[in-house]
Amino acid sequence: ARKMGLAVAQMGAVNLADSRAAVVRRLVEMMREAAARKAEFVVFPELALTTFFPRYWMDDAEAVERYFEKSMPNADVQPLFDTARELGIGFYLGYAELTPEGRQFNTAILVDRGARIIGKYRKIHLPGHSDHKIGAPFQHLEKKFFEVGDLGFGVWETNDVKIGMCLCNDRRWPETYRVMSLQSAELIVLGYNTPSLNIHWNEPAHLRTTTHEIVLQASAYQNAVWVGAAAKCGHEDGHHMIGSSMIVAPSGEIVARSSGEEDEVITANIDLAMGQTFRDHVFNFAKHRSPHHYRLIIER
Ligand code: CDT
Repeated sequence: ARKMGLAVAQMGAVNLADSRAAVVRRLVEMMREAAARKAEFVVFPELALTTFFPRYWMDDAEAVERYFEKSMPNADVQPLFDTARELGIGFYLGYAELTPEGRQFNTAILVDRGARIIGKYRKIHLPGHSDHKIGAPFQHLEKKFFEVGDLGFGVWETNDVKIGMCLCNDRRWPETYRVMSLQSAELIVLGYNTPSLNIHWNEPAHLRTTTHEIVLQASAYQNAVWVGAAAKCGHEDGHHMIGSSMIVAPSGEIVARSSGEEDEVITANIDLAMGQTFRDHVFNFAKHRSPHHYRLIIER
């Protein structure tokens, strides 16, 4: 066994009126709870510092001014980094990134137990649209506010654990996990904001949670990885998003799951050796994969 204490810190709503400082206080409190429960790493949601602002039509200048981070860490977020260093706990955090060149990405960072940023991921599968959908109950403007990520799907080793990152809609795509699993990822972490109402077609509301569970469980199993997934959920100024944050084993089994739609820390003492067992047998990639027959995947 190779044990690691893993925490997923689900967040309840972040409303428009909530300040960054107040949000960071919530993150710090959950980080302390995670550490008290012997976690060595904590997963926070996508766009954790603000409300899920792509639901609102506005011009880019206004979005950048209100919702994007111009540097990381910055004064508002510094308490989270300070607490991580004090507790010796690593973390994953999603936020809206404005680069010095003025580019906009939906980003996640990997921070080690010394509070150093050692990895960055910029969201590749951007859902939604870029036009103003008049008459829709809300917008999903990720294609307007963000560029497609330019960093690929990386894997970083920290404290002897190989960790990969993705964000929300990426979790629905098999290639996301495969590219990281092929780089020997042992744990894939992600944050999400998933509206329970689908504005694009008349999807039964329960399917939002069902499809979320299916992709996490199947992808963990098929890629012999642990998965930690953190929701931002509940009603943000009346707009509901699903919860069901979870930790999934390489067997595909859910070993921890949130029970509500508020701030909630879930933890598991995960055995990284479990992934290796699957890689030695049914998913021995070197022995059993047939990439020659998969060429269509990269050709179209
Ligand atoms: N944040 C995010 O990627 N949410 C999407 C909603 C898709 S509906 C436009 C998701 O896949 O959960």
